[in-house]
Amino acid sequence: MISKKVADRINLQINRETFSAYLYMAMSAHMSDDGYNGIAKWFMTQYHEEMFHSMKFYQYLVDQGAKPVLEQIDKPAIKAKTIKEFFEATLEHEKFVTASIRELLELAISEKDYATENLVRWYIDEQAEEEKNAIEILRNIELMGDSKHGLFMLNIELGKRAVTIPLDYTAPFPAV
Ligand code: OFO
Repeated sequence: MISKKVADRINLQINRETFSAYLYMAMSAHMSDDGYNGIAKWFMTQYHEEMFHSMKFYQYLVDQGAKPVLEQIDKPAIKAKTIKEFFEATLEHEKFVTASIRELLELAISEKDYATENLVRWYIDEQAEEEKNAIEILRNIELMGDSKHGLFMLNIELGKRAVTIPLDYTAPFPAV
């Protein structure tokens, strides 16, 4: 059984992960609208990853006998115009989520909630991966410069990204 304090903080994280999904779905819509179907697919895959992150916390609360509480999801505010700016915004957002996950880990440790601590450590690794992905894409964009061919290839490459998490979010969660 987890404390109300920890459950409340996990509920906040559910909101943030679901907002992340909504944000990346909005970015995917922008990319589709601009004709970059591959990049749109990358962002839509990210949407599924974020919903998985959200549901993993959700299921944890249910398993612990605590109630998931769903709050309002903010409207995504997208200021990015160029492809580079979209991935810079992605990296910035992931840094925010990393800080939020670290805060949750610190709470679990201070509350001596070792089960939650174990769960959140999975997210610590996941956040390192999320930031790495955005950094790698930004490096490639940097190398590409103003090359139209580079952009054409980036669109193809990012379109190869496939969903690796269970689309049935209610299924038992395998390690990913
Ligand atoms: Fe859930 O990792 Fe991105 O936000």
